[in-house]
Amino acid sequence: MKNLGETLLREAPFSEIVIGNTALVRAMVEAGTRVVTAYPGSPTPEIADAIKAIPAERRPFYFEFSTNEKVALEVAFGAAINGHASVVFFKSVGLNVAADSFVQLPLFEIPGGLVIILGDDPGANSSQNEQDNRHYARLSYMPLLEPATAQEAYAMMLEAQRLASRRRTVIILRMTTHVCHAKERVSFAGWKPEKPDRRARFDPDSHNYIPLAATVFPLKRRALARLEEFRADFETSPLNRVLDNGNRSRGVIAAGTARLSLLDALESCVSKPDILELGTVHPLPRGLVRDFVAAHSEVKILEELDPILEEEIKALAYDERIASRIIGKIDPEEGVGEYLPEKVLGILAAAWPDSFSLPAVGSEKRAGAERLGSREAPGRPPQLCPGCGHRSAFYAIKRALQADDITVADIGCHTLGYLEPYRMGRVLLSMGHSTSTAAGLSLFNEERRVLCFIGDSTFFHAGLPGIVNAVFNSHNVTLVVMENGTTAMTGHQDHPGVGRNFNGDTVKIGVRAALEGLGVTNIREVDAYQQAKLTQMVKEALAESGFKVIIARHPCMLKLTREARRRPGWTARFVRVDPAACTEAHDCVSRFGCPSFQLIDGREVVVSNDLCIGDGSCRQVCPSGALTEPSAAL
Ligand SMILES: Cc1ncc(C[n+]2csc(CCOP(=O)(O)OP(=O)(O)O)c2C)c(N)n1
Repeated sequence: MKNLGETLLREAPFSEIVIGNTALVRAMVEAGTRVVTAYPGSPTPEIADAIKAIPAERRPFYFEFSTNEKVALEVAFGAAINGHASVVFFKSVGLNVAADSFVQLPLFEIPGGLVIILGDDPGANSSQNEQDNRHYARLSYMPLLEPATAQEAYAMMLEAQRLASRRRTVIILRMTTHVCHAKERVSFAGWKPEKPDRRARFDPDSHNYIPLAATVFPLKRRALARLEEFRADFETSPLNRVLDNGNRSRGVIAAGTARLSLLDALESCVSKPDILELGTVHPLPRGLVRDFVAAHSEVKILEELDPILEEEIKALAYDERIASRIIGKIDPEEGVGEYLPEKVLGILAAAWPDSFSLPAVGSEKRAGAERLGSREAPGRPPQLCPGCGHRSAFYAIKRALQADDITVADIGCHTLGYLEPYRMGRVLLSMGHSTSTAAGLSLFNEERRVLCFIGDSTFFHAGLPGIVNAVFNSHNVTLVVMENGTTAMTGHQDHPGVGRNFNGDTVKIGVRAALEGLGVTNIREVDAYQQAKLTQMVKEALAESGFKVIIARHPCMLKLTREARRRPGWTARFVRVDPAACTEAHDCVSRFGCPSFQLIDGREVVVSNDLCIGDGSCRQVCPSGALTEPSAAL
């Protein structure tokens, strides 16, 4: 696609090959969405990439990356109760951060309509768990739609915004990693730019926005009644489909990506079951499901992760006295990991071995794949990039630590400090947890010193309350802020410490200034490449009592190098190993662990020019000075 931004603004209907995340943005354009907010996290950042591609002056909605998911949700909520169609998006675990405000939303009249796009991550491809956020929909009485393809993501986003505005409420659009990233040709409708309505329609006299004590009950009753209205809508919604294969004994009820894998599995099936594809997952269209279950003697429920549909459908069958056999998850493994086609085939074969059979190991299918040259990629452990300031910091900090010191990780690129050769940051809960977990570890602990890490984006996201707590309660902890000037792990989004936001330049909230404002008095700052200085600082800080912070700063070198490469006149630089000076101590490989170094036959160290960025941060680690000045490209 030549110009994504122009494509997304086309006024005539068109079709284009796009990923699910991009399709969502076109739906926002067509739906008249006015405010979109987010906090970055896989699998959703490409939604913001597509928004960025639209020229700012022609973008029909406002967009911001907020400081965290709760804030993003509240900004979108504020806009929506003022009458503007709004959207907020973030990753699965982001909902835990947003939850306190999130669960309140269905209580209120939201005239603009609010859509929450959740990027769930079955398979934990880039998350610390694979939580099933459909639970949250039930917990908070919120409708939830779940697409399986990019085309459906587009259609359901349009429908979600339309329904949310019509019913003046909130709807969840649950995306999963594959739906976000899978590409297909999507047909889009036309669109006419409209002048945005700038009236402020917030009306707290007609609707109660203060849920307190007894006033909660009418609000809750309204939320429950609205859910039933959605249930009635969903009974006849085209987002649900029955695929009639003429099989009255066996049926499958499936949702999300499981539906696609099911279609794959059916290719080798002897007698195809009928299928009910559910796009409206909550509230369950009970009539539609009841009729489908009653019409088949056996029904298999096919859903990734938790048995949410299964339990609801079994209860429904009990209430309705339906005698059909409902087959849910047979093995606990059916609740773990993504429903890729092979897994779904295994699940169906366990339920109906006479209809579905697994290909034998070394089967024709596999042999065919090998003939075509497709091989499984070898596993590659994650690692810090060449030149990463975090590596330099970990190397330096490790030199200041004793073997039994306790180190606490946080979430970001620096989490990788737990790997060899650094082995630092040995416990991880969630974004921003590190200072408080470290504080707990410091209690009743006179023997082992406690040091924790946090990235700069996380510092602003959820780190601040833990830091305030450490000051307030005088915890004996040393915190290292790994400041690289960006949210590196999720694709280099700006954060409040950068001086730039999604829409341009803005005030820079310095980490040091923020710490001082929070009452931290013991602060040190150093460039993470100054290894000896950092080692010394950590030794000093650990010898002092109370709460201490070291800001170890170095720009993200992946970002910096990418930007530098685009500039005219840029030349590559590489570190060299001087074989005459090398004494084979191999600290560059075994202690520093930069992937640019390769050890040949256990002796000779060579530098890979494909990886080395010539930053030279490794030079300090060589005891014999065998790593030479970065030189210009050959
Ligand atoms: C609640 C939550 N939101 C978002 C994410 C996705 N995420 C993982 S790390 C990270 C921030 C990384 O930035 P930073 O703290 O600056 O560390 P860096 O990667 O730059 O070293 C984000 C947003 C997450 N894991 N959890």
